[in-house]
Order: sequence, then C-alpha cells, then structure tokens
Amino acid sequence: MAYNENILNKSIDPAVHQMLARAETLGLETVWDRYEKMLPECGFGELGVCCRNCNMGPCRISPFEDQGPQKGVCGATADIIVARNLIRMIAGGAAAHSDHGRDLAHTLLLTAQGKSGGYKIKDETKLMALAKEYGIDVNGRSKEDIALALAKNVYAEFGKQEGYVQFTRRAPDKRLAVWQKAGIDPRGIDREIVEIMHRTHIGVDNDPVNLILQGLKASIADGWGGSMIATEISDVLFGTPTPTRSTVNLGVIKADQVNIIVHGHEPVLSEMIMAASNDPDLVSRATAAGAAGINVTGMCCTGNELMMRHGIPIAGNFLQQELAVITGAVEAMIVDVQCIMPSLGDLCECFHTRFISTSPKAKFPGAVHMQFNEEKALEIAKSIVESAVDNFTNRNPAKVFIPDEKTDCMAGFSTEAILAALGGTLDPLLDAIKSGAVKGIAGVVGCNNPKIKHDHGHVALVRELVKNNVLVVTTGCNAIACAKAGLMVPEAANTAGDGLKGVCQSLGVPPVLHMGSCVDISRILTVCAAIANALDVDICDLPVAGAAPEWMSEKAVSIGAYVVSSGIFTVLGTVPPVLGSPLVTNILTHAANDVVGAAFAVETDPIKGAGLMIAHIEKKRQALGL
Ligand code: NFS
Repeated sequence: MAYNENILNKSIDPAVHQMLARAETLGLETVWDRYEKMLPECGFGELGVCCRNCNMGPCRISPFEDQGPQKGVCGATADIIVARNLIRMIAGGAAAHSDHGRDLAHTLLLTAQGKSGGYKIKDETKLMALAKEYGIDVNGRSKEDIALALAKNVYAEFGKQEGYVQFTRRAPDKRLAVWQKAGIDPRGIDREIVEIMHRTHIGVDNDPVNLILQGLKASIADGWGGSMIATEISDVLFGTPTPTRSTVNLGVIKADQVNIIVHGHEPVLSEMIMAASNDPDLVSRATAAGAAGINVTGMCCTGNELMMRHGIPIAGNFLQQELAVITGAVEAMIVDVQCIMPSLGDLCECFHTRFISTSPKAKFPGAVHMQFNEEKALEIAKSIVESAVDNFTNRNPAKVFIPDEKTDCMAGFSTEAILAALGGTLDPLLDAIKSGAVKGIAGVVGCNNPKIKHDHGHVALVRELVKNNVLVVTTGCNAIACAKAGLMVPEAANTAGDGLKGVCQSLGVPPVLHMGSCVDISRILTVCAAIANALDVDICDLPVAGAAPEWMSEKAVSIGAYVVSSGIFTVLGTVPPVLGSPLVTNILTHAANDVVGAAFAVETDPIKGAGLMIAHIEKKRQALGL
C-alpha cells in the first residue's frame, strides 16, 4: 500500500506506516499529532534560558541583548540558568536509573531473607564475584547469607555520605585519577543527586563551571553506580544474558492469542509476568476463553531485559507504544516505571485493552492500578495475567489490525557473553583493533524523539559506522531500532566493511551487538574499562565513541554526561537545551576535553554524526600508533 508523505516522513519502519494510516482511519491521536500541535515549541525553553526555580519569576533571558532582560530577577545570567537547568535534567535521569537500581537491591535483600514471593538467585558465579568485589567473606557461608551481605552493601551505596561508590573502582586507575583531580569522584548516589537540587536552589551555586562539575559527578554515580547496580543485581537474580534468538516489531503480537505487553523498565515486574504467563492454570483458562495461548511481548527497556535473558520478542520501541494499543489485539498493557506515555489511558479506552499500572511511583489516568510488591510477586503477577486472560473475550475482532512486520534478531551480549564469544579473552578483539580490521567500537544508545524521523537517526548512523568497520554495541531504543532494521543477525555482517565482516563471520556474531536496556550501558563501560586496562591506557585514549541519535529523556542526559565523563566522545542527534549559553555550550563541546578528556558534539544528520565518530576513532588510533 502507498502511504502519503506525511506518514512516510514520520518513520522508516513499515509497521509504523501501517499503524499511522490505521490511526488516521480511526481518528486516533498519536505522539506525532501532539508534537505537530506543539509547534513551534517554546524558544526560551529550547535555549534553556527559562528559570522556574523560584517564585520571583518565572524568568526568561532574551537571546537578543537589546530586546529584553539579560538577567533573572535574582540576577542569574543565561549561563547560570542554562547550567542549573541542565544539571537538574541530570539529577532527574540519575535519580530514575538509580531508583531502578535500588529496587533491584531491595529485591535481592528480600530474596536473601527468604521473603520474596518467587525470586531466586540465578547466577551464583556473579554473586560470588560481586561479593569478592565488595570484600565480603564468602567462606563457609550459604549463598543466601552472602546475598544478604551483598544486598546490604549495595543498598548502602545510595545513602553513603563518605568514601566512594564501589563499582567506580572498576574504572581504570588513570580515569579515577582524572575524576579525583576534577573533584567528581562521587560519594553516595543519593547524595550527589540531592546536592544538585540544593545547588540549583535560588541563591546557592551560581558558577556555571562548578554547577556542571556537580552534574558530571552525579552522572558518574548513575553510570558507575545506580545503573551498574541495576545491571549486576538483575544478572544475579535473573541470570546473566547469553546470546539468544528472538523477533522484534509489532508483528510479534498474535491475533489468536491473549496478548500481554510489558512496558517500562524493571525486570522485577516483567520477569514475574513472564513466569505467571506460563502457569498451566492460566494457560488453560486462556484456551477455555478461545485463545491459542498467552503471548507476552516487551516494549522499550523492560522488553530489552526480557529479550536479553529469555529471547522474549519485543513489540517496539518508545514511539511504538501507542501503536501497539491501536492494533486492537492487546488484552493488557502492563507498566511499571519510565518512558510510559500518559496518553495510553485515553487510547486504551478506544479498545478493550486494559492499561494496568503496578508501581506505587507511577500512576496514570485511565489505568487500573494493581499494585505489585516483591513479597507477593508471583501471586500478584498471576492475578494481573488472569485479568488479561479474562479480557480476551472482550476483544472486538473487527477492530484488530496487526501489521505483518517482524524481524529476526540475536540479543544477549552481556560483557561475559562477549568474552565467551571471543574465546574467553579480549585478545581476538584487541588484535582485530590493532590490525585495523575493526577500526574501533561505537556505543549507540538512547530513545526515539518525534523531532527526528523515527528510527532513521539510529539506523542510518549505525549502518554508516558498520560500513566503515566500526563495531557497534547498543542498548535501549537504539537496539530495538537496529533489530527491526535487520542489523542484529550474523548475516548482517554482509553490510559491514570487509574487516568487520571477516571478524563477525569468524565469530558468528552480528556487527551490532545488543547489550541490553539503558541501565546496561554500564556493561559498555565495563567493556571499555577492560580494553583500556588491557592496553594500559585510559578510556579517553581508546578508539571508541558514543552516540544518542534520537535522545529525548532526562535519563539520556545523565547517560551522555557519564559517558563523556568516562572519556568517551559523544554525538547527540537532537539539540540539548543549552544553546542560550555560549559558555555552557563551549564547556560541553570543547572545554570538557581539558577536564575529562572528552566532549559532546551535536549533529542532527546521522551520516555526518557517524562521520564525526569515525574521524574521532581515526584520531585515537593514530595517537595510539595503530
Ligand atoms: Ni532509555 Fe529505556 Fe527508550 Fe529512551 Fe526510554 S525506553 S531507559 S529512556 S525511550 S532508550
């Protein structure tokens, strides 16, 4: 079918084209419609020069000196306001990731105490390794006992007042020295986030450089703290991912089954929903209702978590959440926290879909709240799945429209899995980098954003890197975009430059490696640290680069900040709200090099963005004498 330009310009994904046409037919509003209605977006907000931190304002600084105020009522300049606003975004993002990590620590604690309703310690090897890292005595102790000690230690990271966050010590010594010199080696995770809120209060920190340094400090507490805790403890509880095959895109929704979509972020919920959907009583209840079975699929990062560990299919990335409901075939959209559009409530009301919220932290208009708690996890998960099953008979077959689009993919590339694929040592990868077969490594991550043609930023940039022999590691909504584009099967090696193609073929891996959800960017940090240590250099010396081609969330701002703080040049595909301050813009894009050995670039054209990354990788290769 031919679609109009208006639809074709919104996404590169044929499933999205079909669903947008369907939405148009049904007169349903999506995120793209609301985005268009919002245009032109607020110019002051775009520049980052509006301040609502006290009630003398709101203030906004005129971008033109002669045409309006150059200072807020308190005297804050554009530089101060932009810096404050930026680091408040970091605080939001770091808080979200870290609270996710805290929830995992809580689940581990309950599991160790025998109080959790259905969780187990799946990866004892990782449990022991983490215990060792924390200096916990493991001799003669039960795994529960060790897990309890680990959970208490990890829990304490959040409220720590002094010392350092343990996982930051995974960074190469040279990197730690950089952080210590700049005063950005984080203390407790919560402490750094709270300090941002304090410093950005009216009349506290009014030095843009000092503000930004605190932003970097909190972001490191996210990447090398909260996010890393989320990843590691998830692996202990649910297993460390190993390569697995799966499928992705809206076509994974099945017309003849009870469809459950788990959307959000924490595997604490989605793992139990998956377990409950295999319950024989619930399966027979589904068949008794006329369904062929229960089909659990994921959306956004909780989908990445399930795919990485169990090969569960993913229905789509961030901009597809509404479209999944519009298929009319979803019995329940079950959500926990983060990246869940409040618009889902209205949309679900147009269909039989039950929108079920589960977290006391995240309630939504139009949602039924079925509160989840770890003590009764499986029991509650079963009642949630039961409510989905019972909703099957309410489905109106005339309203069902599922696009026939799904793509095969391979996921599950944890750091451990990558090492295993390499034969247990990094050497084959280092050799390939040294020989130039693999020019370097790019971490490409982040969201979707209707400001950019859906998935185009992700896929065009990644294709260009792969073509130029850059190995891509990915997480989050970029990973889902790449999977849909067919870049995550070993055969995709054919799209790579000759060097990378040969390496992928000999290892049987795709040129784009799925490393998980956004908190799993911590896995990328671990890999970078290992490579830097193997070469006896700092991370900022490596031929590596980062990109977030379609980012939109505060979490992405925190990620960008900790990736740059870790010494990795990072390209942003959408413009951050900082241009109102030439000083802050300069710090982020240039001066940061002098402090942390890396900086940001902003490039909305994905091919040019890839070009910047490749040039950076070449420069680093040269400096290393490669
Ligand atoms: Ni990351 Fe995951 Fe997607 Fe962006 Fe949202 S799902 S945590 S924030 S939109 S990549």
